[in-house]
Amino acid sequence: MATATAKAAQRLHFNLPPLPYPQDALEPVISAETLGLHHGKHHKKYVDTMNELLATSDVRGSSLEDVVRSSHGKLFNNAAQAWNHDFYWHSLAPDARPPSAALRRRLERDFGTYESFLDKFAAAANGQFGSGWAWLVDKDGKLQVVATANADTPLAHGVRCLLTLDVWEHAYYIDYRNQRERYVQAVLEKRLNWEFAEKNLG
Ligand code: MN3
Repeated sequence: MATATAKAAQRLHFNLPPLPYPQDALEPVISAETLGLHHGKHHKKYVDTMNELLATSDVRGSSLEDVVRSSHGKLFNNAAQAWNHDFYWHSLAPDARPPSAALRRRLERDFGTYESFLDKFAAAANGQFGSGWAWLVDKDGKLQVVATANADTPLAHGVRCLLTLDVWEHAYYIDYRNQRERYVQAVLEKRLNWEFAEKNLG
């Protein structure tokens, strides 16, 4: 996760975190072209705009999470998008493996079956009207699927995030055009980072 570097007068400033894998590592599910634009242009723009706003903001803290939790309006939108994208890159893996036996039991306890989890997650991702995110979260000790609109994030509501999927059009339009369902299905089948989810579950 991104960490703050102290600047004069305690102003916060963040760097664009690098992708946790090479730009072509998620092919053919997500192309190098998509990843290059999505990380190098979209994610970078959120970080740059957040830094510009932080230069004249009273928001203090030591982490990006602090900024997300204590900001509003345009600063919140850009900080949340900066955090969501870093979390999204880590939610994906080039060599995705199935969930561990322990995590699978949790999924089965809270969703009935693993397939039922997949159906719920796909429904949340495909059903999000316009831009947003689908999430697997741990809320009140129960695994749940939720969707958020635009920049909104469960982090801002005190909910523990395990995995996310970006369903803004820029996440899939080059590779899948308007067919969000195909992007969602391909990621669910081939690129979910269950080790990351398990680490977040603690
Ligand atoms: Mn995005």
